[in-house]
Amino acid sequence: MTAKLYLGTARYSSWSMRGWLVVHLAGLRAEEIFVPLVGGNSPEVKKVSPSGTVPYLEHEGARIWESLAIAEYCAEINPSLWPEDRIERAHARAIAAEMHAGYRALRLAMPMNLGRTYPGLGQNPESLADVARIDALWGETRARFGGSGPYLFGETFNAADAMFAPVVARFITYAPPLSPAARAYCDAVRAHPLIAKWYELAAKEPVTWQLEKYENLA
Ligand SMILES: N[C@@H](CCC(=O)N[C@@H](CS)C(=O)NCC(=O)O)C(=O)O
Repeated sequence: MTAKLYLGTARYSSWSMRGWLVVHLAGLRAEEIFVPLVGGNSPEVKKVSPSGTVPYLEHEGARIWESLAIAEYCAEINPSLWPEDRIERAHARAIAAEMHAGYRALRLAMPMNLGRTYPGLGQNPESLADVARIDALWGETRARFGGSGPYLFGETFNAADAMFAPVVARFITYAPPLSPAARAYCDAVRAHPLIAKWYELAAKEPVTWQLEKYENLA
């Protein structure tokens, strides 16, 4: 059976970015099918995904929607997606789940757009509270588990980093107030080869996939 990974517009689809990252971190081979999003209820996505959302992975009989479930599946194949230590692993899962379930205000106010810079846009009390929480969470995680490495759990970019990568992308685009440590983490994530590759994929997408509601906001 051919493995397939269905993804949305790379420029906008933060959840697709997470799914793609964990699949690549695990070294899974899957045909990648990018489906243009229309900004909700995309008919092309409904045709291919049971939940009507991307990412969606079909692999050796497994059918997995939900990015966090894809991350767990990938971690079963390559356990290094989570830290080896039980305490660290619990913390990694907690912050990944917090990301998956939360930060709604940030996501609404600062939609991901890898092709634009909108410094200062999207700041309201709720989105700034999310930014502050994330900044504190990264700081605490790196202080406890990061050692001298650049990522949340040290030298290895893992599933927790993948879950936060689209947040980093938003911080690069919208430049909200961040601590120097959070900025340094954003720089490290942006420089990771897989993140660079995803930005390249986004830059190569047809201009016709761009949606007016996410462009020319500044
Ligand atoms: N909870 C889901 C969220 C997936 C999601 O909302 N994906 C968006 C794209 S980023 C989507 O497919 N939206 C449907 C659409 O735009 O038609 C996950 O973690 O995978």
